[in-house]
Amino acid sequence: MNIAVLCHASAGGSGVVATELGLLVAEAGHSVHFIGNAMPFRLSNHKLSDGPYFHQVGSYAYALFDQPFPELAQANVLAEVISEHGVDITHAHYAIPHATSAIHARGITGRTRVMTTLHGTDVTLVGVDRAFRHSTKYAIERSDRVTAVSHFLADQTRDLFDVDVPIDVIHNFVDTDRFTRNEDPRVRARFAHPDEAILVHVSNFRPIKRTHEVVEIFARVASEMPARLLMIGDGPERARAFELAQALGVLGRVQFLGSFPDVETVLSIADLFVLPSEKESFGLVALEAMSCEVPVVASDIGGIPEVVASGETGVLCALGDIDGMAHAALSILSDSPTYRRMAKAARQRARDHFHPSLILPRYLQAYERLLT
Ligand code: GMT
Repeated sequence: MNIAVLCHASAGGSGVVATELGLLVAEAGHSVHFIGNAMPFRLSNHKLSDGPYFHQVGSYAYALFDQPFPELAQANVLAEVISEHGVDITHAHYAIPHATSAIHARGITGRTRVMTTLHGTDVTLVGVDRAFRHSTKYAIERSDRVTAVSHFLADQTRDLFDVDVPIDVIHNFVDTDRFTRNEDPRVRARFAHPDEAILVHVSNFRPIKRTHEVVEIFARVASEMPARLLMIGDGPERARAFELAQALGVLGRVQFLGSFPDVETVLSIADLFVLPSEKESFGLVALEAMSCEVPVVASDIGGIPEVVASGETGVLCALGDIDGMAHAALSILSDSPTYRRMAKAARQRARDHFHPSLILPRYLQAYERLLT
């Protein structure tokens, strides 16, 4: 099959899933063409010999207009790639703007089938906004096949947009060979003393991630036991989290490490992952942590319960229940048998339910059904 992939290049979960999936599809012997204004985050380390192609969408500027037309430019490049490479399927990650561009390119070329994967932000946050809701609904209804990364997201999409097209749920996956425990004490020693527990949070520090609550939870934990907090990522709430750490007197034990592609370096030596988000259609980072044998304390919202089994691979608490999350963190970290049981169960769940060998065939079958 010849497949074009449209996704966001920045360090968000949807771009990660699109890239990892594209690489696996290429490895399975298919031609994969990524199209975007920048090379996706996790694709930059790969060579052409590994499979996928990358076609850049240029930016167009004309003095009369204060905004270029990026979606039209993307549809234009996609139409060219479809014609030149005989693309059978365009896999759009996000209803808007990517499925919209793909549907447009399908109209221009008179070929390619459009498969749209909904990730969450494109539906529950941006897509549902009055500014976009008609375009989002149109993109969902006119796609040839729609998938969602969780049952929660599929249900929300039906409710919010009153659509009755079939939506297949295909959960996200994790490379359990790459996201695995690193027992090397020298790596751990870079971040903490041997007696300190390491708590980790990874996100793009948007308000919905509630990064200030991560700091609050950590401050409560650190008042009871030696601990460190590693904050990975960057975004609009970083300054607030930093100032709160200062105000709560824990800044010396919190490190803001910024963004980097190999998050497994830190997840693989962590003791607990904290995710108090108010919206999360899946929570890919929580799954990556689980694969590294790291129990997760998170809010009981969205698709998180489909990933984290509360009481088995971590603990889920009501949204905003900072005391409950701090208490759960302390109970896990201060009780070795519970910690070991949850750590092992977390990895086992990642392998049993979210291994690429289980998820890739679902996507390949969906592609094949589109062609028959
Ligand atoms: O919320 C993010 O961190 C980014 C966002 C994205 O669109 O890249 O993530 C969404 O897609 C991920 C991959 O499917 C999911 O794991 C995240 O839960 C989802 N975010 C939201 O639903 C808010």
